[in-house]
Amino acid sequence: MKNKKRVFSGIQPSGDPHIGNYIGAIRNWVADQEEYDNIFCVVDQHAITASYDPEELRRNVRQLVAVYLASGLDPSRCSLFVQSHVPEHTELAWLLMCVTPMGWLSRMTQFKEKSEGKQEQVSAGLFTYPVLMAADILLYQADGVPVGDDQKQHVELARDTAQRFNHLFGETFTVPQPIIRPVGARVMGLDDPTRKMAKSESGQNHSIGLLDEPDRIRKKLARAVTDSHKEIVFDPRRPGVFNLLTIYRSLSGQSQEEIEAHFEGKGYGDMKRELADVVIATLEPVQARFRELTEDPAYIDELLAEHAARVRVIARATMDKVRRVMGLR
Ligand code: ATP
Ligand code: LTN
Repeated sequence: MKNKKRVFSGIQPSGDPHIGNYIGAIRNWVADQEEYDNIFCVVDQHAITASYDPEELRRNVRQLVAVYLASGLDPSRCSLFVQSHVPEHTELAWLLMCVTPMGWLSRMTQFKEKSEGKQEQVSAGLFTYPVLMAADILLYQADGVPVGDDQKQHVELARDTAQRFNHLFGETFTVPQPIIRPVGARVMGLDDPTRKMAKSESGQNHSIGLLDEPDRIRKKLARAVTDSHKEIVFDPRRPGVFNLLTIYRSLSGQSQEEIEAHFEGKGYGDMKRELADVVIATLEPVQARFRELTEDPAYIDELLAEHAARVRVIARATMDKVRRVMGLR
């Protein structure tokens, strides 16, 4: 089928993937894979912008590819590859850096948060990271970028960059749109529901890993921060309960009204137990498939090599054009 819109997205192999990554990103990629021409990447060069261990990075890359597949991304309908296997990403990033104003990057809230109090020490890569992300997207002329809410500003920067480039050098890039679901686009930490659930947060009870054992999931949810109220309703002013109910809503597919009616008269303990059931039932098939995939590392290696070669054809065509219009050839 031709004429499908193309989507591109990626996750950093910076730690164990969690249900925020699943609800905000992966699950939506899976749900829409028939509708789009799909390219999904493990963005390893983004994961080196903060301090890291090379051996762990290698492991995390393979783990994340297996999670993509185990979650239901179908390699016959999606290209799945690792960013550093296609060297055009960093080449385009440099060229785009030369057309991106410093002011745009200075306004990125993620950089401000991650560099808070240590501006002198963080890497220049952390600052220019959104340009590499713009390169990822523009290299493939993607129409849409399905992400969680925290990435909206970065996708908008990619849009602005494409427009600026096209204005300076002539029509070269497709201008991409963020694709963000209204529910579950920002899953919050279980230990602190005012902070986004993130791989890089270290707290024991912060996140639910996609590969966490059922027992662990129950324990973490039992300890999740709530409040001293009683009613189980969707009230954003009560962030703990709101977050747990949002996870329930995203994974059960039930409506807000159905959920509130269901929990009427019940306590937080019941709600947390039922939420654990839903989370465990969602993750069980993903984990089973993950275990199968890790038994055959050669399969993943071959798939990655084949898909990188396939997407590289698109990347090369874009770079030919970019070099030409920029006077580099
Ligand atoms: P890190 O802590 O290393 O920044 P992260 O857990 O925030 O990692 P990313 O690799 O930055 O995850 O994000 C991958 C995808 O998952 C993005 O589309 C992002 O928007 C989405 N995502 C990440 N965290 C959440 C969350 N808490 N809720 C919803 N979506 C999320
Ligand atoms: N910055 C993103 C990961 C990312 C990405 C991309 C997402 C890197 N390149 C291109 C979508 C499209 C993040 O989630 N931290």
